Amino acid sequence: MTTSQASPAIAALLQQPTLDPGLKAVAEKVLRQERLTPEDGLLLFEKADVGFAGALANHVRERMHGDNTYFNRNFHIEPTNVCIFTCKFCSYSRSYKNKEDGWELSIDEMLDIVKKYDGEPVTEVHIVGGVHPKMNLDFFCELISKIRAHRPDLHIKGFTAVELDYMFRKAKLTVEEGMKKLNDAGLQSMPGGGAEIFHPDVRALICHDKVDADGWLAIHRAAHNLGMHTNATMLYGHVETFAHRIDHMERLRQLQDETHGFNTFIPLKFRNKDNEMNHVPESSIIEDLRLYAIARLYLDNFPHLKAYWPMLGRQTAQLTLAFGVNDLDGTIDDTTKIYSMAGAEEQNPSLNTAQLAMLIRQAGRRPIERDTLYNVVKDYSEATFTDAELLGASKN
Ligand code: V47
Ligand code: SF4
Repeated sequence: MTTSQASPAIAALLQQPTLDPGLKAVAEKVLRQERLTPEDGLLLFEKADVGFAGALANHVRERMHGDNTYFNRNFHIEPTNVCIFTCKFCSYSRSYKNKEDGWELSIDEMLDIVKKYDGEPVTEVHIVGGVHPKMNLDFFCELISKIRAHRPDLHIKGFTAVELDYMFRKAKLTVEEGMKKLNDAGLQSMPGGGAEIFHPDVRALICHDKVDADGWLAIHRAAHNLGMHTNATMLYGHVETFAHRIDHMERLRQLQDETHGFNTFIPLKFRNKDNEMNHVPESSIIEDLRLYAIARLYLDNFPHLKAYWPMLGRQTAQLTLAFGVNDLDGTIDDTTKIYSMAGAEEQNPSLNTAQLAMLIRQAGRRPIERDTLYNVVKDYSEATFTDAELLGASKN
């Protein structure tokens, strides 16, 4: 694409006499669909203002997806908040020795959660929790196969690489053997948690005792090699530098070149309530939007960029749709504790399909319900809703 094919907004940006020549060269690369180097990414973080980065990211988003904005109908199961690890940013976990307000669900209790959705058109169950020393690979294989037997149409997305690393080591299995066992039991996808910031200097400060970058990437590679799709996250806005962010995204981009198994990149904004990093200020909304935009530009081989609305709040989530984001996660009608405990905007996240579709339409985009693998379930751009649905009186 030539510069003359750029939208009027981008053409005007490029003609600004004060525009940094390096940024202009990066913008021209984006328009020509050329890959950005780590130096380009760093330059964007150092010099691009939110309007500049956003206009380019929106151009890429519309080139890839038009106005399509995806969400799914899912529900969460959190098997336990007991965790053997000691991540300093975590507001959620309780140690095994001191588990007064810890919880641990039995297989039957988790199946009861699944059964609550019988007859409802949910397409995915998302299972993530702490790393409990007694919940092992066999326990989770049994859980997965029982969910599969009860509801074969439900896509099972579960377990961060941190949980899996511990399960596989305890079972004395290789990553490949462990992944195969879970996949055979019915696990179909993996969420993107546990990645935090890959660089060892940052991991040493914020999460020194859990799986490192190579271990995280090896687990996702093994899943991809089995034909499973996974997501990737980045916990940002704490002690990391711009170079650490680029290093993180570069490692993800390289694995994606190799496997093409990642569906979605999900930046997670660090929240500082009730954790050992409560002295670290949270990032501004301007920095959040710049980060989404730069992620869209840098991760050119990731099909989707997701904003997790319960964490950001509904209005900021709407805004991200103009900064590269094309996915807002899902309808949620339970309390997702890992975020509410860390100070997420939405303390009791709950949006039904009508509300989520309207939120997307209000931002001028086209709401599309998808399944976990981004197959279209329903286009809601013309749908009409009752007042009861829009006011949240109806769950679906
Ligand atoms: O790895 C923990 C994050 C993650 C805090 O794949 C925090 O669809 C902010 O992986 N401030 C787990 N974030 C959640 C996760 C996830 C969430 C939504 C969708 C998907 C998906 C995956 O939660 C952890 C960590 O990065 N987290 N504490 C905190 N204080
Ligand atoms: Fe455990 Fe995950 Fe919390 Fe770390 S972020 S302490 S691994 S629950």
